[in-house]
Amino acid sequence: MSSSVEQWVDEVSRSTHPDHVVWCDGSDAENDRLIDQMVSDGTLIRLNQQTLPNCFLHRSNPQDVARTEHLTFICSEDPEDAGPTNNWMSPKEAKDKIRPLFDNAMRGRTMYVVPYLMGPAQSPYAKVGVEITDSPYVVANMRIMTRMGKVALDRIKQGADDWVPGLHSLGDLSPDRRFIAHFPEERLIWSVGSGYGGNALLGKKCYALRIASTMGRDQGWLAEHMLILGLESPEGDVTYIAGAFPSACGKTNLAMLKSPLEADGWKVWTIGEDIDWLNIGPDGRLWAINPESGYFGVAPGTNGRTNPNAMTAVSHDSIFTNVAMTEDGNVWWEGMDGPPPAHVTDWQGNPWTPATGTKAAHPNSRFTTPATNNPALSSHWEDPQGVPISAILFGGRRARTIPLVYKAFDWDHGVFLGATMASETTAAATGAVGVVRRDPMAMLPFCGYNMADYWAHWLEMGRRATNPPAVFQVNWFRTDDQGRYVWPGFGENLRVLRWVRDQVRNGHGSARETPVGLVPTPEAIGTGELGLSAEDARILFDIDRDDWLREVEDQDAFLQKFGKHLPPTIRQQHQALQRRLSSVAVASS
Ligand code: OXD
Ligand code: MN
Repeated sequence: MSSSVEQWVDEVSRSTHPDHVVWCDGSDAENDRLIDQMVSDGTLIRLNQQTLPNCFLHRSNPQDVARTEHLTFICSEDPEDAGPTNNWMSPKEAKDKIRPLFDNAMRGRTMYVVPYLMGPAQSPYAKVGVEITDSPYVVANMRIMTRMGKVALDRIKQGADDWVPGLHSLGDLSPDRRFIAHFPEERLIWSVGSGYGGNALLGKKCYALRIASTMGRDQGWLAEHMLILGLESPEGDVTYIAGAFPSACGKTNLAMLKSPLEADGWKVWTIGEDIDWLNIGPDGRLWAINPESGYFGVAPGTNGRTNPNAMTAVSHDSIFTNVAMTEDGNVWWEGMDGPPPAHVTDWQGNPWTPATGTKAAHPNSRFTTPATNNPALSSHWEDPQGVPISAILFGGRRARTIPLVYKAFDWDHGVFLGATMASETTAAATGAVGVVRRDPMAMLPFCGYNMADYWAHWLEMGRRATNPPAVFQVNWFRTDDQGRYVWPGFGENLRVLRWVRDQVRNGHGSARETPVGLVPTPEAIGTGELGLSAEDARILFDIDRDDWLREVEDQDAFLQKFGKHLPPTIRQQHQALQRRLSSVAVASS
């Protein structure tokens, strides 16, 4: 054990006063012990072991079901370093406010010390963290989501002195005493008052995105809220594509996509489904690793059509949180295959029938499942150097304006697309659902520093990478006047990936140039083969000038927030879009 870790553990236990301290080794025996203990104290419910071997259900406190963005802080010395999109507190104020919540917080509890590695064990890009937590549920989830135990301690012993400490306590679970605080200058995380994944599994959003994004700024790489997939073509080549989508907008489904054109030789392989660390390789390309080793996916809506690979993955060795349970100990959620069961126990433990009128599963109920359960897992998912990325997708949930897919003219234009992307909010965070908000690169809740400085870093990465990926924007969620989704989505998204591959490998064919970027022809996507009408195709690829002029205005208001931090290139891209749109206006008047 490294003495620096021991020192920190001693210091924390002197203030939190746990009854016991357990150093986690990540072994099966340790996990079995923890699971048995949680089953006996009711933290976990053992599900039907015939149909769901080694699967368990956890019901959280009903006030602790999603990320709480208003209680999440970036505690940099200078508020400008947090920027206008983050909540800021000075490190001193944050520590003064939060420290008392940790005092004695672990009395009567066990303190677990969880060393973990983000990234494949052999990867030079992997990084170490140590989480102290008083939640055995967090430990069991961290074991799935990270490489936990000896493998991480070994790195520290071998001299990795940049390990990130993360202190977590459930506290009393009250939102009034909940803080998720990040100290980017010290590379430290403090989280108290929540057991929810995104707030409590500190390797995930807190480290692998917020703290890692600041490491990436300082060290010349990017930490992104992106899936990574490999698209195999009938010729046998594999094109690696990364995709940034806001929470609960289908990253997991796209990353695990089961190809409807498998018989023709098109197949998707998963590298990662939530987080992507991008480094510049010796060939000037961006190379991606997935720092995680499991998936923490949204359950409702997951079924044999939307994500058959996830349904297979979660059929064993998985933890479910806040889903419903059937009478025979199976799980159920809204949008699962088949009709709703006549009786279930809902996510809060109450009897439920289809007539009850509430959701049986919480809309942000989750599964935690090991990557190795995924039948579509790429054989390259743990390649130490990562996989070379040819295309980046930015996607949001937009009923109007944004076409199914379009391609940026070049890197700087692509960074502008990412910087100005927007999406309707979902249940992954507390607050109103369905409100359009700007969510740059899907990093609004996850960027650990000033968002405009982050765009400058993206632009700089494109200068340093001599062969950066092509950039695309996608939108699976366009609706017609009746509010019906026009695009079938899910497996059929393969058709969009196929066009993306064609663009990056074969250049600009099968596209038309518009003021916003290059839009595919309906034939190139195959809307006819899918049985979509000409009107559906029109809606999917339409660039409506009035909608876009409104969009440009709204972008302007957003960009203005960043004042002198806004990179001139982003401002110029915005002006160029405005010019291209107004020349269309002149041409058509
Ligand atoms: C997640 C999220 O859990 O983005 O991945 O909220
Ligand atoms: Mn996410």
